[in-house]
Amino acid sequence: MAKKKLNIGLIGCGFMGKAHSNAYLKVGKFFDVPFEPVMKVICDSNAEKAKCFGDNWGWQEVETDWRKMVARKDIDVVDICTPNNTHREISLACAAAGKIMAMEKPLAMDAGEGREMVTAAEKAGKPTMVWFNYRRVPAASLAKQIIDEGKLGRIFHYRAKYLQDYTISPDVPQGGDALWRLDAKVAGSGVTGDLLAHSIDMATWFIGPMARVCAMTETFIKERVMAGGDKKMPVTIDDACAFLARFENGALGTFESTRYACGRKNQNTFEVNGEYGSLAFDLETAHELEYFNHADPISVRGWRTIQTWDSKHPYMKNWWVPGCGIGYEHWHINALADFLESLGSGKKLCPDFRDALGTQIVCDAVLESAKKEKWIAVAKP
Ligand code: SOE
Repeated sequence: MAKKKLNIGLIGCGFMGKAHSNAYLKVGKFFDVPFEPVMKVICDSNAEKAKCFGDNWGWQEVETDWRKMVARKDIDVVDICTPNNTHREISLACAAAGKIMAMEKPLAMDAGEGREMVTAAEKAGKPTMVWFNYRRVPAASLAKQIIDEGKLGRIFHYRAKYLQDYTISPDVPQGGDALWRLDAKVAGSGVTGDLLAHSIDMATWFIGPMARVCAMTETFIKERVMAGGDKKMPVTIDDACAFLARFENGALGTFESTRYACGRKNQNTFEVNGEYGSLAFDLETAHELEYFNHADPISVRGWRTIQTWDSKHPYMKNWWVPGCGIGYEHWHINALADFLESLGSGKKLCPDFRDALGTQIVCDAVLESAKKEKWIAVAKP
């Protein structure tokens, strides 16, 4: 049966624009989703880039002015893949135009912007989603199921790391196409908003909201040249951040992130310790979930490695046979399949703008704590 079409307009032809375009292209091939996403309009202020990108990924039309695209009556969903300092303005225009929104993380530059965006989106009454794609790694979704089934019992500890090394050289410039994440005026913050936002999203999805945080940050390289020039300017992002958290349910959390961990490319880990057992995960071996069950007979008790590629594991019935894994591109496709499902069923999708605001509020509290060198209470989204 022909499916109802959903016209997509995507803004931004960078790394995330590519990951999302691929998801729109493939989701219907692997998932029986209730809508057929139509790749209607690709938008980027650079006309040549937009044209090449559009031709490569099969977008029907190209636009260079996002305002024109948002004003079009035939666009149902606007997917925002632009740098963080544009999220607020674009999303307010989308809300005013009554668009469904899919937003690349983090939601905004800070919680103040985030609140304004949530208010506008909720007033417009159209569904929203934020692409925290690591929730859609089968092993992470399985961890969520195990925690929700009560198999770990009361949660005592949550431990997360998100480590990279791509800014270790002082010669890496700040700003520009690929490196705007190093420019605080464009990104809002450094590793806190870019990487720890993923860890905070995952932690609060698993075990609930945080009550208080205490953080430290560091900027190791104080000056870098601006992209396209030779003038050195102060670096104002946090290169590294570590923080302690007290969760509302009494659990204790430790979080660490840096772009200066030589050899770590995208190591995103969590460990959860509860009264009946523990779970551990590392994105660099993403198909594995480590599970320790204290109720196992003592003679065989130990950490077991669950290889999450059986059809019974989350999302895997839509993919390959056991042993043939999935990766970064597929997690985005999984996320999009969930989004389309939620649009069909009308059930709230997590994370939406309000959930992502919760993460943004924690990021702000972390940065404030590091600045003031004291514990900060986490406000309600
Ligand atoms: C760059 O640091 C980056 O691409 C992040 O922006 C992503 O969110 C992360 O998942 C991988 O690294």
